Amino acid sequence: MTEPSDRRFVHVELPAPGTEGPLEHVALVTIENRGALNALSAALLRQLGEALAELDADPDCRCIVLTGAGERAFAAGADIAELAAATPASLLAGDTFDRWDRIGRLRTPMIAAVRGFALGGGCELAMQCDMIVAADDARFGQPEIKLGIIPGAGGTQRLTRAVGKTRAMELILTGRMFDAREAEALGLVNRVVPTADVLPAALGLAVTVASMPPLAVQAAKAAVDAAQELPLRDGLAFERRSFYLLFATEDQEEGMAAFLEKRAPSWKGS
Ligand code: CO8
Repeated sequence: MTEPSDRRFVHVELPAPGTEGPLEHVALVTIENRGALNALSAALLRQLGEALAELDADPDCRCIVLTGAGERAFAAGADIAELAAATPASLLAGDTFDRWDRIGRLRTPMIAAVRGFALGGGCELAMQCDMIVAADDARFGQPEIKLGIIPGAGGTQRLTRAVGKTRAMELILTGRMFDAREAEALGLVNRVVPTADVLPAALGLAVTVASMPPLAVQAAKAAVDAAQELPLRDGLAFERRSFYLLFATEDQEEGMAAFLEKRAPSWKGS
């Protein structure tokens, strides 16, 4: 079914530039696909990619919180009605996966606030984020096997890196859902909070990250991400170069001066 071109699947709330207040420098991005548990249609993913790219380019945005509208789901996966019509050629010709990969390359840290279902592409979207705050009703899973496919947006790789081979193997080969407590025990999520607190908890974490010197935050995120991909020797070299480079920033001078002068630092982002 073709969607009306003006239908909005992604809502962005970003404090106006210069705003001082509790959510300074934090953007809240909400995905919404009513009636389909926020399923990730191509149109939704296109809008999400565009919104996140715009925020990533905005120096006023220093941390992003990503959540799903409503109480039932973060996202229940790719839109199966759409996916059912896919062919190898349409998947090859489409740009959905390129857009998806770009989400994984954002410089701005992103925190998932997960309520309800985070399944298939929804679980993979949460894993694209740098941290995950889960409500106690959150339910994760990679159920693609039950549809005759496998995870295609990073699930076999990111879940394995997050929880280890044997556990990922069980979850992906059986497609079973697992709840927030199990996700916490597996090390997939940072913390589990009562459902009503999930957004405030994620926003609170984001505010703390956004209050740190932005260039150091970006460098730290890139270095931790490098640990997922590089051999130790290369990862250590990557870290070392970024460490040296930060000594070229005004915020390094400011951070150390503020410590020695026993005052709060004032970050410039330069
Ligand atoms: N796609 C489309 N519609 C969906 C989806 C979905 N993934 N999930 C739920 N819906 C719809 C249902 O069809 C239903 O619509 P309607 O009311 O019109 O019948 C509505 O949402 C409510 O769902 P249910 O009635 O099924 O609600 P239940 O509480 O009974 O069940 C479940 C909830 C268990 C979440 C169930 O809906 C379910 O199993 N959903 C599918 C989960 C799934 O298999 N996800 C994986 C999809 S494949 C995938 O994600 C591959 C990713 C590839 C990469 C894409 C990014 C690049």
